[in-house]
Formats: sequence, structure tokens, C-alpha cells
Amino acid sequence: MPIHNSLSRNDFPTDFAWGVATSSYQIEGATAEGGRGQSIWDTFAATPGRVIDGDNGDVAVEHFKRFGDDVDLMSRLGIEAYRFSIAWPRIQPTGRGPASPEGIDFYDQLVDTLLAQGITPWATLYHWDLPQTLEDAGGWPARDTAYRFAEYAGHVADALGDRVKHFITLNEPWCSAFLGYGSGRHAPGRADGADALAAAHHLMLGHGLAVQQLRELVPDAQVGITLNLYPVAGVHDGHGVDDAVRRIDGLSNRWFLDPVLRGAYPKDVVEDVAHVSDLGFVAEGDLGTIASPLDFLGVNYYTRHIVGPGAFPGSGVVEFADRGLPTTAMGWEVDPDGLFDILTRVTRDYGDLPLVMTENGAAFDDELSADGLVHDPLRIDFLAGHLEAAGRAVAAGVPLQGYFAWSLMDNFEWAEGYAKRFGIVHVDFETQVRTVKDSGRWYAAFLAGDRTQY
Ligand code: GBH
Repeated sequence: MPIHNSLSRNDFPTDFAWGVATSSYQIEGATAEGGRGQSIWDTFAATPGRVIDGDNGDVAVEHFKRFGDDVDLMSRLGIEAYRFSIAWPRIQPTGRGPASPEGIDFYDQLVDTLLAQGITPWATLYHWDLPQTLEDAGGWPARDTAYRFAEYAGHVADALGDRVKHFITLNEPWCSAFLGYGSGRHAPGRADGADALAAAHHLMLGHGLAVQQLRELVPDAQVGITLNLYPVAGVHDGHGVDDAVRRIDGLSNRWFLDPVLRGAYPKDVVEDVAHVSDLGFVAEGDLGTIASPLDFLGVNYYTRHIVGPGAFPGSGVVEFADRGLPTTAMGWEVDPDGLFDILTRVTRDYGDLPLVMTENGAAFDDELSADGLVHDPLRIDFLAGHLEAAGRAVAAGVPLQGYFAWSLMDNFEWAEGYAKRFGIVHVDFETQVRTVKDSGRWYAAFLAGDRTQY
């Protein structure tokens, strides 16, 4: 293999979706405007000790009022598709009842502005901002939340379905369930293994019901779900490591892939979690609903997981190792081959459902330099390396149909607050000034057809 090679967008299918991604709570701010109700992330961020530096999304990067400028910026960069999420508490402030006209109005304007600039909207219905009222009624561990989610999906379909033709039901239900209700690292910050498993089931049930709503109301829509998938490898072969790999792969990947794409929970993992839950919340017919046919599977990829023999889901002593590869500011190893591995594995094990990379990116310690620019060569290497791996997966027969860089701009990085920057556009969090980073210029050149070295 040559050390230097080159890659261009022509190495990907011609109808490939090229874009950037964001999410509502991470960018919008204006949490008390436009009739928005409270979400679990407002509550969580207001709880001392939950988010670094006590940061919250009250202001974020003011996208709620600056969306016009942000769309102009995307247009200047030649971005062709934009994956954003809709804040459920803007559409239904209490998670129930009719749609709020003010809430709809914001996304109406956003969608119209995107379309006017020739940018294809990809709307995610749930990127973690559950209405607080629904959490107070039990949250995702409660079955009713799945039905509430389907009702909300219907409102969005009614309002935007004439113009939005790409929908993602959930972003990373693993995070919502296991970080939200298992470890408590994310909102709502509850920590109970049985609740986490119930939450995962109701998230997937809500997904299936929402798919049915979207199909009925927007027959020409492309509908998918986004999962955060991790290739899992052992620190070394044999001696209990293989079983650790099986268990972690089971709970991080197959626990979601199998119900959604095969209509069944993986039997080995059902046994692994039996001491935590008997899965009594699974009702007859649920798995059929959860496996409602999809048009694509969204894949978010950031890094690989390396596990040791102590790895045991739910035990709190999961042993994750690193291999001394370069890491991002999140401490995550940079491992583009892991992307090739996960894409080819999903296609091999689950058939030729189209795949879309709905997120891929990295945090680095970016700074505005004296020349007024942001030089982020590590992010360029990261993106180029992962695009090369994605291109290899395409060449190997993976039906990959899109790539969305995370993220358009620096934003509220959940429990990390504003300390971690993932954007290809820098945001000064005091002045809200946007500055395109070198990686943003690089991505723009790539989208314009330039060949890139890796
Ligand atoms: C994605 O999650 C999200 O979809 C996106 O919103 C986010 O900004 C982006 O990645 C970058 O993080 O400290 O053990 O609790 C990726 C999945 C979510 C992985 C949070 C690690 C913290 C793990 N991640 N997370 S822990």
C-alpha cells in the first residue's frame, strides 16, 4: 500500500448525500423562546455537577435566531445535505396534545431556507431532548412514552412532510437508554440497569411506531434510524477476552441492530442481562413493530472499543483499553479502519440495506490564530482518513449512500459542555462569530471535486 494516495467524491456513488450534521439542543439556544417547553437536558444541565463548568444549552450557538446566516454559510461551503434535529419540546411543549404553531414555524422557516439554497433537509426527530413532562411521567422506561413519540412524529410529518423527504427517527438510542438511565452520564441522569433496558425497548418501540406514522403520512419519505456502532476488539486473543468482546458487542451493537433489522433480541445477550431484567416489558407484537422496514440505516462512527476480560455490561467495571494510537481531545483513538470494519460487518451480517454515515468527526483543541484563521490539520487528517475508509467500504460492496460530518460548527458537547469543539466551523462562544476552520475549507474543496491526499 502506498503511503500517499488520493481520494475524491468521484470515488463515491453519484447520488451520494454529502452533508454536515447538528442537533437542536446543541446549537439552538433560545430554550425559553418560541413557546418551547422544558426538556430533560435543561433540567440535567441545571443540576450542579452534571455538565463540565456548569455549562448548559440556554444560549448554545444561537442558531434559533441565526439560522439564516448558518444556512448561508453552509451554502457557501457547498454543503448539499443538512442533518438537523427537531426539538420535541418546541413541537409539543409538554410532550402531548396538538402541535405548537410557533414551534412548527421555526422548522418551517429552516426547511424553506435550506430548500431555497438547494440544500436537502434530513430531519432527526429525537436527538435526546425529551419533554420534561414526559420524564416526570416515567420517561423512556415507561411504555406510554413510545406512543407519545409516535404522536409527535405524526405532527412533524403533517407539518413538514410536503418538503422533508428524509427522516431519522432516533439518534443513538444506546446513549439515551444506557447513558440516560444506566450510567446517568446523560439526561435524565438516572442509574438503574433494568430501567435502561426498559428505556431501550420503548425507544425502539417508539421508533417502529414512528416509522409507521411517517410511512402513512409521507409515502415518498426515506425513513431510517441512527445507531452509534462500535467495532469491538479484544486486548488480545483468547482467555476470556473473546467472551468480553461478544458481550460488549452484544450490548452496544446487536441489542439495537437485531430488533430493528431482524425483529428479535440476541439470545446470548438476553442471557447476559437476565440477572438485571427478565424483559417483562416486551409485549406481544412489539418486535414486529420495531422491525418495520427501513429505507436506510444511519451509522455514527467515532472510534473502536478495545475490551479486556473484565468487561461486563452493567457491572461498572467494564475494562476498556487503548492501544497507543493518536487520540482526539475526547481521548478517543483515531481508527479509520474501524469504520471500514463496522460498515462491512453490518452489510455482511444484516444484508444490503442502504447505509448512511449520519455522523463522523473529531474534537481537537482548536484556537483562533493570530492570522484570524483556525488551523486544524488533525481534523483534516481525521476526515480524509475516514472518507478513505468509507470509500474502501464502498469498493468492497457496502451500499453506502451518504456522509455527514459532525459537526457544522462548534456547539454544546453534552456532559463536556463547551469544552470540546467538533465543528468544521469555529464559534466564538462569547461573540457568536463563526470562522470557517481549515477543515471546513478542505471539506468545501472536496465537495467541489478536488482530490485530497491521505
Ligand atoms: C454523538 O455521540 C452524538 O450523536 C452527538 O450529539 C455528539 O455531539 C457527538 O457524538 C460527539 O460526541 O463518558 O462514558 O458517558 C457519540 C456517542 C456520546 C460517545 C457520549 C461517548 C460519552 C460517554 N457518544 N459519550 S461516557
